[in-house]
Amino acid sequence: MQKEGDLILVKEKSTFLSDESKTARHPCYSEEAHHHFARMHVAVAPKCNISCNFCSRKFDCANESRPGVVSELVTPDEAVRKVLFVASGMKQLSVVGIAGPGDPLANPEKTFATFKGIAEEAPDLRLCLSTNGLTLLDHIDQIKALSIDHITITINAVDPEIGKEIYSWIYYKKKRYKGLEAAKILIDRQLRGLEALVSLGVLVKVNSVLIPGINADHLAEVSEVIGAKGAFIHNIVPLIVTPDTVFEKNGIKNPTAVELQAVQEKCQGDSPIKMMKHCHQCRADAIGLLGEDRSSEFTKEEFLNKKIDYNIKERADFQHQVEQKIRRKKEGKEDNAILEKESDMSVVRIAVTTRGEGKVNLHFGHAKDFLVFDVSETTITFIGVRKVQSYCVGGVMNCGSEKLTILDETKAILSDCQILLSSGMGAVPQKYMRDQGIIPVIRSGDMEVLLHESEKYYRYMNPEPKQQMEVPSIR
Ligand code: CLF
Ligand code: SF4
Repeated sequence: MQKEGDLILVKEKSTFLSDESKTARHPCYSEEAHHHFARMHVAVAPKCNISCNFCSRKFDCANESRPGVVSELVTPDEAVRKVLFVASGMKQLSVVGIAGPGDPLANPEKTFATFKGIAEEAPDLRLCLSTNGLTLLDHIDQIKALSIDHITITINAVDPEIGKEIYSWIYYKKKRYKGLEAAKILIDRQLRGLEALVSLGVLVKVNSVLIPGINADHLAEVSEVIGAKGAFIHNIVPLIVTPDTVFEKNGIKNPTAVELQAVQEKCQGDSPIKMMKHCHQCRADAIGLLGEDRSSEFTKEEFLNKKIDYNIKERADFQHQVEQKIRRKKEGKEDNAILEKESDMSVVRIAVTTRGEGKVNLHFGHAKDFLVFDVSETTITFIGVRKVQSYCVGGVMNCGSEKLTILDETKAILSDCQILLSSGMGAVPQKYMRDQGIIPVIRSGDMEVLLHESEKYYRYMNPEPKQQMEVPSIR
């Protein structure tokens, strides 16, 4: 679709970009970008070469949103066509990732054929890869040749004694290893792979799954080690216990939001590395802004048969304008920095439902996660993402009192919040939340403006802000 000149131009440009420019349009590497730029995953990689004790790739439903879950696998050719189709209509799409449902590098032919096709047909899209790292070192040349400059390695431990509690086995060079030996090989390959990528100039993100009772006290060490080796950002994601896994059978529980926050703070304290807090733990076929998943809109029938109008210039103009808007907003914030330091820093904690774009624009019943912020008179601090089961699986009209269990879970994960800000909410959940001491504020529009207005409203109604509460559950 694109001319050869486009490819050369885009690739040459990316070679000279600073780290900041490389991440400015990557929704996972930049917290700011995640409100405005979208990613899509193409599910071309079903196999895996290790067995994590928390992994299950069996279940899929419209409401299930976590890594390893997909509705439909695609071939490399289909994946390229799907990317072009989605990118034609979704101008804010800036990154295409391969994140499973297995390990992309356990399916190297499919993975690299897909990336090659995308690099040729849509050279403005950044390529992103998420791997367990076992065979990274075997693919460095292909990664370099395709300019894949964002790679995630999931490293849950740097101590094999802890690693052996997390991995059942690995399959490496045609041999299966178990226990301590497996963990030793995997960790060694992950860390050497990380070093090799850093030396190539790849921006490496490390994901670590927080597993209570197993690696919670160890993740600060992981952060320190990966930081020293040049990782760009560390993303600690809460374990989601799924049925038929070793951890489920062993009675391991999901961490609470407070545990997650405490571990993130400890890691940040001990390490110079940036912490990612806005991960939505996406499906392996997710499409859209991080807070939304539009994967069900792009069926095979549509992207294989409908006309594709991929206009690289229009996309570049659109993304440039978005970037300018973000820059202006950031400069405005910096101008207010002195004022903010002098202001009252006591905060109101607010949960928001959003589809992204910096707006409150999602009905409570459709939210699969909430963004949580601490808001003072002049500051807004992002705390993290809390995942839930959405209250309404179908239309808004399906809301009703039979969803009490979901409301109980939602209340539990938001128990430290004083306000729930949403563009819409049925009478039943509104009353329920109010009875639990969480005030629903139903408004649509600019998130920043509405966060400040909600904070003012809360203070007006409650001159003495309530103290933050403890131990909400993640799910
Ligand atoms: Fe996908 Fe991962 Fe690339 Fe992002 S997701 S391969 S780095 S483009 Fe992002 Fe999703 Fe969290 Fe992953 S929010 S699960 S961190
Ligand atoms: Fe599952 Fe990923 Fe672990 Fe493979 S590396 S077992 S796909 S979580």
